[in-house]
Order: sequence, then structure tokens, then C-alpha cells
Amino acid sequence: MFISIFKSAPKFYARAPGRVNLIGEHIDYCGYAVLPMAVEQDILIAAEPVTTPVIHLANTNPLYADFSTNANDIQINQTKPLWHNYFLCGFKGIKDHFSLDKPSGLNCLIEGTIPPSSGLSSSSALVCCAGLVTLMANGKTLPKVELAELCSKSERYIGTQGGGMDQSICFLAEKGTAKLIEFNPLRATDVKLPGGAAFVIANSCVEMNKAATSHFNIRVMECHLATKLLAKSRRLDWKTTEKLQDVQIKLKLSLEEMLDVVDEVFHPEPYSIEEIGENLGISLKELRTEILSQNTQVVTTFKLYQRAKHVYSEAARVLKFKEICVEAPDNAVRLLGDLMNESHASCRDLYECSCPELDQLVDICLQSGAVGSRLTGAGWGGCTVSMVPIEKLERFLANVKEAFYAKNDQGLAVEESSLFATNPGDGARIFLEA
Ligand code: ADP
Ligand code: NG1
Repeated sequence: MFISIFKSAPKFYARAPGRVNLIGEHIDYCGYAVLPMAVEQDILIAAEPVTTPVIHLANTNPLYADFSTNANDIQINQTKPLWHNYFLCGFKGIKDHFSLDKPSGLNCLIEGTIPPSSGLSSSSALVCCAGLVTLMANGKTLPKVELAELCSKSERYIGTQGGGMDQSICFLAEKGTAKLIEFNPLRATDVKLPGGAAFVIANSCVEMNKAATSHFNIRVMECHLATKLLAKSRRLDWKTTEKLQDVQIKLKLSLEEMLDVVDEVFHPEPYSIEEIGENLGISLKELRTEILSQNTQVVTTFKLYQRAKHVYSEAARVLKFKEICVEAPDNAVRLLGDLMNESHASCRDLYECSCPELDQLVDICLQSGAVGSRLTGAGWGGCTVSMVPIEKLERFLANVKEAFYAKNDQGLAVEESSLFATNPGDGARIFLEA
């Protein structure tokens, strides 16, 4: 296909995987560690550097229209996040990092097998793959950790204020192991999952594009505002305290103690912007211009108690999950399953990032033999991840197929991409022609 479109052969290929987050949702942008693994579904790019300063993009999926632009004039459209904008995020990240005045032009054919907008990180796989192609085409190299940090920043050009989980696991993943990803400084530690259980992904088939909606950025802002109010209430310098983790570090408290602080400081009712301004001792104008982001300007109330409760409790669950994997007690599978269930309840009730279809799918997975089941990724649609004892796997898959997919109102067909067991896959890399 590349040859028929570009009339020449690709010079190299880049591959970047999607990921499933086992536990630790919506806490990476608060500074806390997460526990994902790469999946085998990926973005693959066949690439050819060209001497003209033009980027030509084609896609094997006709849903994604061809695109070309001047390599020296990268415009990323946040209001209409069409697919090529994700490629341009990766391209711009590398171009700016190396201050490339004349970046190489590119012919690229892209193919993807990660279900889009389903919480398996198709967008970051595309951004990271594009970053890798641009790096290679311009004869540059970077350590994986730096590439991951650079691509985390670059994806924000699309407008979502995400953390670094997706890009980090995309580059730092290794076959056969999940990873504890910690930030500041970024590092990845192997987490050996217990034998005897499979991790199964099931797609609710509700798509949610983060860049085209404001749910995601509103949650990021709620955590940011909760940070400011907590810091102010404990007489910290709130203006320089940015993340919920910063409050914990400055107060030198455990995560459990932070949960008590949240109970003392916040009321469960939503906070109006007026109340937030009063608490911080700043005017509404200052709040709007100095703190609120572009797509939270019109939001009038923010839930601070619930969001902070979720973040500190979820951060503690990640650490417990990792400890159980390390200590590997006889009942490890049951304990890990309990943590996954608590995580889903917190996402649903406190963080409000689930949806009826995801809750129904989680219930069906638990009734079908999973010991733990939860939404994975940003939520509001997308996939669940369930932990299933190996001996129950076959029955589990048949039950979920029957109870969710066959009976779904839309009569969804179960494709391989909707329900599948997965193993920890490898990270992003370049393949050269032999
Ligand atoms: P995710 O949770 O999968 O990261 P997002 O909503 O953040 O979901 O991003 C999904 C977007 O990524 C799609 O709307 C599309 O623009 C882009 N994308 C995903 N897969 C592909 C692909 N195979 N080819 C081109 N673009 C893709
Ligand atoms: P997905 O599942 O790709 O939409 C998003 C963020 C992550 C993280 C999760 C929630 C981006 C690129 N990804 O992931 O950083 O915050 O939501 O845990 O913004």
C-alpha cells in the first residue's frame, strides 16, 4: 500500500503499543504512580524521509483521510482534533526539542489496531510512534525516558492536560512484565503479576474522545483547585503548590493521613467559583485568568472533596497492589481483585468517570467469574479490565459474550478487539529494512 501511494518503498518502520492500566486511574497528573502494561495492539508506521519539506500522511483505514502539510509550519487544531493532529504533536515535540530549522519531510503510512477512544491509549501510541519516526528521520537519538517525557508534553498540544502514564509505558514497557510507573523523576519498575490469573479486556463500545470533550480537563482542574485549597488551609504557599502529591510531600503525611485532612478541610457539596475565590482570597477575575484553564472557564461548580478522596485512596491502592505482587501471598489473586473492585467503585462514585455501560459490563464480568473488574483509562466509556482465575477463563469469555455483547441493544458483534485476554507486551521501537 505504501508503494502504491508514495511510489517508493518505506525506509523504516516504527511500532508503538497501546496499554491497559491495571490500577491507578486519574492520578498520574496528580503526581502519583500508576501500574499499566503494554498490550499487543499497536500503531505501526511505515516511513520514508523525503527532501521536500512536506509531511504526507496516509492511513490504511479509510476513516482517516490523507493529510499533508509543510514541515516548517505545524498547526495543531485543538478545536477539531482530527487524527493527523496527534501525529503532528509527536512531530512538533521532536522538532522543538532539537530546534530543527529544517526538519526532514516525511511520507508515512499509518496502521492501527488499538480500538480508538476506548481507554487503551490509541492517541498516545500515535503521538509516540510519530515522535519516534521524526527522531529517526532526522538522525537524532534520545534515551527512552526522555522520549517518554517529551511525548507526554507533546500530546498536550492537542489540548488534554493528561499525565505521563500512557507515553511512559509506551516507551518503557517490556514483554512479560507490568510496570510501576513513578514520576518526578520518571522511572519504571517491573511488577510480576501472579500466575494463575488472566487479565481480560472488554470494550463497552462507548467511545469517548478526550480532546473533543471537556470531562477530562474538568477533572484535572478539580484536582488542581483541591490542591490550592488544601495548601491554603494548611498554611502552605498555595501559589507554588501544583499537584495533590505536592501537598502530601510538603505536609510530610501518609496517604491515609491525607484522607483525614480531606475530610477535615472539604465539604462534600460542590464548590462554587465564588466560594473557591473567597477561600483563596482572590477575585473571580484572578481565578479565571490565573488558575482556570481555557475549557473550564464556563464551569460554575467543582467537586473538590470527592476528587481528592479518590486520588489519595487510589494512590494508596496502587502501592498495595504492587506490594501484594512482590510478596505474592497465597491469596494474592483475591487481594488484587478486591483492590480493582475498590478502584472501580471510587472511579464510579467519587471521580464520576464511569458510565452505565461500563458499570453494567463490570457487573457482568464479576458475575462471570472475575475476581476483580474495573474501568481502565480515562473512562466515560471505553474498556474494562478484569482479573480472571485461569481455570474460569473459558467460561468467563463465553458468559460475557452472551450477557453483554449478544444482548446489547445495538446488537454488537463480538469482534476479537472487543473481548480478549492480554499479556504484558513490549515497548515502542524502530524496525529497519533488512
Ligand atoms: P484513547 O483513549 O484511545 O487514547 P483518544 O480519544 O484520546 O482515545 O484518542 C483517539 C483518537 O486517536 C482518534 O479519534 C484518532 O484521531 C486517533 N487515532 C487512534 N487510532 C488511530 C489510527 N489507527 N489511525 C489514525 N488515528 C488514530
Ligand atoms: P486514556 O485512557 O488514553 O484516555 C488518559 C490520560 C492518562 C491518564 C488516564 C486516566 C492522556 C494522553 N492520557 O488516558 O494520562 O490520566 O486518562 O488514568 O491524556
